[in-house]
Amino acid sequence: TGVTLNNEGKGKRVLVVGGDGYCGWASALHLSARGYEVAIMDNLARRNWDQQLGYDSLTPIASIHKRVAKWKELTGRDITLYLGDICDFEFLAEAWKQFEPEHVVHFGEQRSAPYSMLDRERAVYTQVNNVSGTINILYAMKEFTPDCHMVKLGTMGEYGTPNIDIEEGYLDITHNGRTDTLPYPKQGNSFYHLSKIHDSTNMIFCAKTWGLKVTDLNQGVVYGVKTPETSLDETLINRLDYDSIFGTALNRFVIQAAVGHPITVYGKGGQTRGFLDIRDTVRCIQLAIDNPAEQGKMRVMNQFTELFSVNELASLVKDAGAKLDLDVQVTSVPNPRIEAEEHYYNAKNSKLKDLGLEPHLLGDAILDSLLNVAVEYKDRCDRQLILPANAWGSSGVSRHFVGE
Ligand code: NAD
Ligand code: USQ
Repeated sequence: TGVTLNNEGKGKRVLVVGGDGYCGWASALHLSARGYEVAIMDNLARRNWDQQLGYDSLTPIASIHKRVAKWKELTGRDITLYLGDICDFEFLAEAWKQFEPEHVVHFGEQRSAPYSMLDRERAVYTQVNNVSGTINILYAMKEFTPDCHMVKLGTMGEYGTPNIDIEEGYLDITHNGRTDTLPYPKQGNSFYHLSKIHDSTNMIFCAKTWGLKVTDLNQGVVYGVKTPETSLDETLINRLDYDSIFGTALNRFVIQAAVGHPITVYGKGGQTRGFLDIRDTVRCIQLAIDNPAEQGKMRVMNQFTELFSVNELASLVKDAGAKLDLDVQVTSVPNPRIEAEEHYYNAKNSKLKDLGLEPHLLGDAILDSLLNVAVEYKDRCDRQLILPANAWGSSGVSRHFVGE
């Protein structure tokens, strides 16, 4: 089948919240292939937001029901579905008591910074959805499965771009002659990134107050689309976003190259971020599950493998495109965001490597493979959706309608 099925994770029940999404779907299959007992919980909100805005994945994604049925047909492995909203505690509690997760991997949030900055309504929605969903999960853990380990997806964007090195979650500070280890200062740059900071604060509190086991994975920007499991059949294909709201930097650049749209560097392009291959995302999730956090103190790990500026990514994609005879242009677009375009950036990422992560680094092989997927589906791309649809400064109280 091209996928090795084994039983490394046999007997471990893992609830993947947000398992119909980009990182969640790939992670659910990765774990199922390795014998973990997997359930997916998702309210399909993401597919709805796309429909409302007139967006779609570049790759043709099948319904969650078809995905799970195909996986069962090809591998014999079951994935249980709980379709509902984690903000609805009655739904969450009932599913929780039925499945009794030993680990919950929480991907189920509104994850786009531009979406959260479209208008007041989406800003409030993003924070209510993300913050209350996470609190509900923390309550479900406390009430029903106090030994359950939470693996929560945070973001490197919680730290912002400080002029000092970024540590993994905590910082040793000496102030007026006294020393303490304190949560690293957080400076989010959108209502979305701020929602993750609020989550982290709530999780620190609940870990301490109720003795819960909690891991916060501050993930960088993810790129790529294929994992061995999602490549097994077109019905299992993962989503790949290119629009200006849900598409992320490197994935967008590759698709732009494939469709002949100039690469959209925002402003000066010195914005530097942590990045990782989706094949490493799924591996990091497994490592966090297999090495759970201790009770009572939230563990934080920075989940990225390499740092790149936006300009560096654009030039890597330009070079990779040239090898496939694509004439790739790079253009500077007025930055829709309010962010530093040139800054110091040095973030630590040793904890996941210490647990055994062997990174897939960004090189010709992955760029080629991603470019080939983008070329294969390029006719599905609506070029109108590439340029920024909104700007931080113009987010207002009136609703942002499509086509404005
Ligand atoms: P995604 O939008 O593809 O998937 C999120 C899933 O969660 C969707 O299927 C959505 O329907 C579901 N969901 C949202 N709210 C829900 C709710 N209230 N109840 C049930 N389900 C709900 O996002 P993604 O790119 O897979 O990101 C997953 C997580 O990883 C997010 O928390 C995101 O912040 C984090 N992350 C993503 C990236 C990235 O580059 N994609 C980088 C760093 C961190
Ligand atoms: N950028 C461009 N051109 C583009 C798109 C983005 O220059 O066409 C720039 C942005 O201005 C920004 C950087 O690239 O400086 C990253 O933007 P992005 O859209 O790739 O990533 P971001 O908005 O930060 O959000 C994404 C995910 C989010 C996750 C985050 C990880 O959507 O869920 O939390 O990456 S991190 O960036 O580490 O916070």
